[in-house]
Amino acid sequence: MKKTILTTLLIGLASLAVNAQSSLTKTDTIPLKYGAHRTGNRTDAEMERWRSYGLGQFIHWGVYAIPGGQWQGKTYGGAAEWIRSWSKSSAPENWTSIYDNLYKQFNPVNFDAKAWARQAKQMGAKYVIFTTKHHDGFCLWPSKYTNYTIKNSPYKKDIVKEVVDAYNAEGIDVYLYFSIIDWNHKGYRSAAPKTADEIASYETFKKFTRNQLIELVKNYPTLRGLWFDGTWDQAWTKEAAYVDALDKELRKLSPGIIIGSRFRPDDYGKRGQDSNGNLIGDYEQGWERKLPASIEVTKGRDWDCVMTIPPNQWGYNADWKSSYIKTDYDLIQMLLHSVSLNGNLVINFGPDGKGAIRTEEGAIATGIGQWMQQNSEAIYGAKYAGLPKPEYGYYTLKGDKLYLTVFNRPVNNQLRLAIPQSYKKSLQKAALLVGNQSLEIKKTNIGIDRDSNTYFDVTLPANLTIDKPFVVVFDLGESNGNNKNYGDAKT
Ligand code: FHN
Repeated sequence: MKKTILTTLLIGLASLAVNAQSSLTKTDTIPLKYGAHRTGNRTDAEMERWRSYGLGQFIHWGVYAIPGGQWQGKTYGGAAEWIRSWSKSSAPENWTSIYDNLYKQFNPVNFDAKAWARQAKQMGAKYVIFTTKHHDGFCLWPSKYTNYTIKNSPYKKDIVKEVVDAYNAEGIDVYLYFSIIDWNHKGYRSAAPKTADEIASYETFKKFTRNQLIELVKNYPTLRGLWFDGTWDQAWTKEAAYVDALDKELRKLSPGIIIGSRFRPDDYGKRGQDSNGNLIGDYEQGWERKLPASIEVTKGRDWDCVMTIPPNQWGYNADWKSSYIKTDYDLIQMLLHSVSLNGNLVINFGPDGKGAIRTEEGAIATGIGQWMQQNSEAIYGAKYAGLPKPEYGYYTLKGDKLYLTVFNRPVNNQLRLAIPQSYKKSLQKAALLVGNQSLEIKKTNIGIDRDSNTYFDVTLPANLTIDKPFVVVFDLGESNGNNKNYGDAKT
């Protein structure tokens, strides 16, 4: 008991210390065997490649796509991929058993992995995260360790292989999503096992999980990473030693593999970041359907944001009428928001039970793709620019080019950019990215006393007719120390 109180106190003190310091100067105060070690701030080529993606595609697909959020005229209120957990009071009779037999009808005759991959490429996605198995436990690859797989559906063929091959052929990197929650496995449980029987049963699940992961890594050697989900159960978070060993094993089997912060718990069952506040895993996976407001909020970590097109539907939901559906414009803005803060944006698609990507998603992919075709220079390999967010849109930086993607065009066609005098670079030339038309740029002194900015006015062509966000590119040069305003005076 005393030990628990002391531990809690130590964790509390440590997190206070962490909050009070910047993440870069943090000192670890809690000794951990299974903390942030091995990962975070990787500098190898694989991680650099991950950092340069900018845009990714998520695909949630499984037998839940057959009901698509409804069954026998009843509508499930939650996320469509969770439909198996429909509560007894509102679900159709014998729902769980109906669901568990749906795989016998899974025959996606319209599935064309090559067409999906072409569409993803056209959208500009550099990586895809594909659900090999969601919480229901149904495997889209012919796993040797369970019968609940695609092999026993009418479709029979290895869907994971089709996806991996098709996306790789388009030059798109593949990451495999794997849910630790598995409602189909007898040994799976959410609460930590206590009795000898429970422990023995959970051991079978741990063994099964390890086998499946090794199987995936070996079956699909071009995979770039594993994207874990459903790791919040207490049964799992108490397994730090086992998960740590598994993490090590997977990394050994697949050198360079990228595994985010949703896999390993620390010694005290903390996920995402350990009890010292350090990121566990190669990048932050906590940004689900939300974006960090500022670079400070990201704590300087690598991160990606996984984003649904409706508010919270990952698997196919037939009803897209009763909620707001994000537009390609919304998503392009989120993309800029992400890249400007060193993150990747991953947009989710939920193909239907026959394997078709819905036309609305197709139209969004086309819209984003058209924009990317002209403007992706401001996205791929681009980073946080080290400047405050401009009111007109978002800055991204690549080498000595600064990109301003404009969403809010000023009515007088003058972009007035406030560059902190402390910024080490100066804005030299300006041009529109599309067409490379030079723009007039001049230093402006609007005479705000004690203002720590230098202002640059950039004139947009009055005849620029455009109804999409557009990019202005600046050549950056060394600052000659002359960023101070002429009119600054001592008072
Ligand atoms: O429960 C899942 C959900 O269905 C979906 O797969 C998302 C994707 O990030 N992950 C879980 C919720 O965090």
